[in-house]
Amino acid sequence: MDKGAKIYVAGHQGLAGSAIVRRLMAGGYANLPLKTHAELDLTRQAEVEAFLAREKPDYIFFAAGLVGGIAANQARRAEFIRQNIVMAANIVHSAWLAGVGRLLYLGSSCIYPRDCPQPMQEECLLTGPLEETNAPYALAKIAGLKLCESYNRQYGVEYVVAMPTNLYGPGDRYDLENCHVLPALIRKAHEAKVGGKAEMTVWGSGEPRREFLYADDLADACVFIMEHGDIRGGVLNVGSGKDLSVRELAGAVAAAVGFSGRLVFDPSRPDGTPRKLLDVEKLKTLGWEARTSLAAGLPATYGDFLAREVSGKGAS
Ligand code: GFB
Repeated sequence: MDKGAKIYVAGHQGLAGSAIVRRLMAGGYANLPLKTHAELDLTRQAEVEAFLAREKPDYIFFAAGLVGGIAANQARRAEFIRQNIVMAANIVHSAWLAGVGRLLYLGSSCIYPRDCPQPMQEECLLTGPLEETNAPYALAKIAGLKLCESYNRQYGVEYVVAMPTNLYGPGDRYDLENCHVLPALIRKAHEAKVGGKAEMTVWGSGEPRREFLYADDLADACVFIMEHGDIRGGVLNVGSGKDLSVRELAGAVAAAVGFSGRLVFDPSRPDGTPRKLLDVEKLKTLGWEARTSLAAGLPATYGDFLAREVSGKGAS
């Protein structure tokens, strides 16, 4: 990518999108026409089409979406499927109309079948039934991926799909009913510590295994993929290559936060997929690997939580 290239990051206020903007700016890319949700509603076709026709970006990073943890995915099924399908259709189609040749679409590891052999290879896509708790979101993401694939084949564009594993890092959301497990555990451990509590509650059995990728590592991978002109299409997993159980994660978060009480498991809450670990060999062979360990990423994320959610600096 030329340093002067015009690059549109859709969803730049989210966890992934904000990290992509940080990474682009650090890499000397400054021509970024950003729009907040209030300025541009990505679920409105006419608005998206007019915006992209006017700006004609050279590249698009598609990090927009309605996302959330297991409870939000279960409770807001209609919103998750509709908004994510509509955003994908609007952005991909308007990008093509505006002559955008290269776009990177963010998928999600939850779109692989629930009982996929581990670690999950890209070829596993659509080989079995989905996990029920997040099937609407997963289907919307699969539709987005298939849009990219179809536009590539019919129109000769290069719309690449990066498939990130569970993300965490600065700029995450911490509202307990909507957020993902890692930020939820940070809030719970912090509140238990400052409240002098003897225990904190962890949903489910603690047995499911998850892989976590620091958002800035994902951003680095996205820019790497976009800069690689020879990566023309298809799907690329982006993960850390390591997983751990929710029980182990809760222990690691408690240690990073400084909470030394007991972990209590709440079996009335769902476990979701038993295991989600991506096979990251394909991207490794191309020359990219995650750098940030959980041991380094957790304290940095807790620091961001303290700054934004506790001190209130920049809290949203
Ligand atoms: O991150 P999470 O909400 O979603 O939950 P998924 C992961 C696991 O952590 C589940 C357990 O087994 C939860 O039961 N868990 C333990 C908790 N304590 C908590 C807690 O306090 N809050 C939350 N949220 N979980 C999501 C998908 O699946 O992953 C999305 O629903 C998306 O579609 C996202 O793909 C990356 O990892 O199960």
